[in-house]
Amino acid sequence: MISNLIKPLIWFVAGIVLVVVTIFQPQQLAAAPAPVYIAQGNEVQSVVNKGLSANPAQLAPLPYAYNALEKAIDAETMKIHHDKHHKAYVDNLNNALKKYPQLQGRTIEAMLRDLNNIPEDIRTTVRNNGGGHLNHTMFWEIMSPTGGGLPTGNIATEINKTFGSFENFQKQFNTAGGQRFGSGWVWLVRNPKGQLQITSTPNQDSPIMDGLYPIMGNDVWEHAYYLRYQNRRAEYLSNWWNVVNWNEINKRAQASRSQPST
Ligand code: MN3
Repeated sequence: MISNLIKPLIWFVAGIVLVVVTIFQPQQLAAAPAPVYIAQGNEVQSVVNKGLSANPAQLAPLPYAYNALEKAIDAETMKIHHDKHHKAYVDNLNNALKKYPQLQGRTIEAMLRDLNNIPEDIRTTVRNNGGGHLNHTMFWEIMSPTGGGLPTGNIATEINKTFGSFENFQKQFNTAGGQRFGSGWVWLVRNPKGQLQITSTPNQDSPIMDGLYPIMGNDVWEHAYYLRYQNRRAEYLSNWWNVVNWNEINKRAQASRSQPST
């Protein structure tokens, strides 16, 4: 008698469960919370006291003529590098962000420091092109037709203290740039302990992705030197010091001292 009642009861309960699952599962999926993108902590700043805008990202004109850096880089390379390569990074980034207007209010730095919270379908694009935009914006600023010579100001003192001498620093920087296999950058960064160090990144990765503040960096992609130097990257690295803008690098070094110690 009891077992006769249990069988239909089981079917009845199973039916209810099936109906509930069928009705509620799609709603639960639809109601999954939308990802929220919030900048974490203080932002590392690319330009003194100001992050680089992505609202939209903009290609600033070169702060000098294409042929102004002939001591190290020819005019044709400068023109293609700025007007084509850098422009492509800016355009690609803006195109990717069109789909996610909530991200456009964030700085490039904030996005690069928090890549895991960038939607997966544009994460690599943001990494490569946001990084490319940030790196090149710095690159044009830390070179000058009146640059070169020995470092000045506080960075000179810090370089001597950290590396023993400017010559040692140059040697280590050039070696790291020469050893970067394929495309990438060589950097002088400040680490979270406040110390200077030389690093290298592949592709367009920025040191800020590793919590390091980029004080100065040289682009060792072939597009940066191939027309004049062909395979002679070491010669490019060596000549590049003739256009290094120590005034701007001192400003960046100063800004890096107040970075969050995270
Ligand atoms: Mn480049």
